[in-house]
Amino acid sequence: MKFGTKAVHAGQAPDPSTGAIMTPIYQSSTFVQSAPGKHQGYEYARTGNPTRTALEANLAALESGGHGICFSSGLGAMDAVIRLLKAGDHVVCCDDVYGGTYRLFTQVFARFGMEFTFADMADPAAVERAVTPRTRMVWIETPTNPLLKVLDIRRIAALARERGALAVVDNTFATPYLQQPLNLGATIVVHSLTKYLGGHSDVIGGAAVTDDGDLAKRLHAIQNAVGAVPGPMDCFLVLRGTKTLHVRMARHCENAGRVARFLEDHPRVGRVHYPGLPGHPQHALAAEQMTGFGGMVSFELADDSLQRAAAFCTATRVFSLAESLGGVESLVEHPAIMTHASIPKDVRESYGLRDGLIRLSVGIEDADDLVEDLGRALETAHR
Ligand code: P1T
Repeated sequence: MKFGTKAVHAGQAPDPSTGAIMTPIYQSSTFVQSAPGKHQGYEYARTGNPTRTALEANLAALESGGHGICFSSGLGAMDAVIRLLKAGDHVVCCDDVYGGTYRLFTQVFARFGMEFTFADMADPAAVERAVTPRTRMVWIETPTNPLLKVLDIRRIAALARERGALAVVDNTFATPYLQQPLNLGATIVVHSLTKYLGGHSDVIGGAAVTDDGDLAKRLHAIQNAVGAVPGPMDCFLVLRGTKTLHVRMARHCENAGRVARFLEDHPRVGRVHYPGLPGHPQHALAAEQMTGFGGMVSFELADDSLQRAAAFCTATRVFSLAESLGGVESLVEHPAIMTHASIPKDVRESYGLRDGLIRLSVGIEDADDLVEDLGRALETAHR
C-alpha cells in the first residue's frame, strides 16, 4: 500500500459495533469484563484504548515499523525512550537539538546518573569520537531544530549499531512522508505529534515507533507503568491530521522553498538555513535521504542584530509570533528567547545558534501572501 492510502486508512477499519467510518472517540476510563480477567482486549484506558490503538497502528504503518506507542506529548515519548536506559549509561546526542530535548537530558536524566555528550553530527567522525564503551544510545534529530542541519541517518545508525547502541531518530521536522528512518537503519523513531502529524495546532502528543518487538514491549510497559498517555480525543485529532499528511507536506515543502529563495535573494537577509537551497552544506545528503526538504526555514538578518530580529518577529501579519511548528498556519519565532532559551547562551553559540536567528514554520497559505508579508516585515524591522 502506498503512503497516501496508508495515511487515510491504516489502523482504521470501520467501527465493528456501528460501521462508523471514523474511529470513534472511546471516551471511557474502563471496560467491563464478563468474568475477572475476561474482556474484549481492553481493561483500563491507561493500558489501552481503542482510539489510541488506531492511532498507534496508523503511525506504525506510516513509519514502516511494526509497533507504535503513543504518549501525551513529544517529550513524554522521549522520556519513555530514555527510560530504556539505566544509571551509568551514556547517550550521544546531536548538538543542535530542540531546547526541550536538551533540558530533559541535562536537567532531568543527568540527575539520575546518565551521561550525555552533544556532538556536531553533521560530521559523522564527531559521533565516532563521542562514543564511549558506555554509550547505549545515539540520538539523532534531523533536520535539526532550529539550524536545519541534515544528519546522515544511514551512516550514524550503522555506527551506533556497530557499537551496540540504539539509534533513535526524532523525525518531527521531516515526518514519515519525507523521511523514514527505520528503513535507513534506525531502531526507534520518535515524534512530537503536536507538529506536522497533528497538523492543525490543536493537540499535544507524542509517539515512538519501532520494528523491534522486544523494545516495543518494553516501551508499552513503560507507557503503562509511567502513565503519560494521550486521551482519546487527542488521538482522534492526530488521526484526523495524519489523513492529510501527504497533501499538506507537499504544500509545506513548496511554500518553504519559495520563502527560502525569496529570503536568500533579499539584501536585508544574511544566512538562510534550508536544506532545499543548493548552497546548504548538506543539500546533496538531504536530496538523497529525504523526498522533499520540509516546511521549516531559519535565517539571520544581514546585520545579525538581536533587536532587529525581535522587531521582525512582531512585524509580520500572516506569520503569527508563537512557539511550535507544523500547523497549516505560518508561524515565526525567536529561538534564543523562546524555544531554545533553556540552552545556556554559551552552549547555543558554541554550535552556531545565534541570538539573531529567526525561525519560520511555513504554512500552507498562498505563497504570494507569505513572501509579501516577510518582505514588508523586513522593511518595518529596519525603520
Ligand atoms: O512539544 P512536544 O509535543 O512535547 O514535543 C517536543 C518536541 C520534540 N522534538 C522536536 C524536534 C520538537 O521540535 C519538539 C517541540 N518543539 C517546539 C515546541 C518548537 O517550537 O520547536
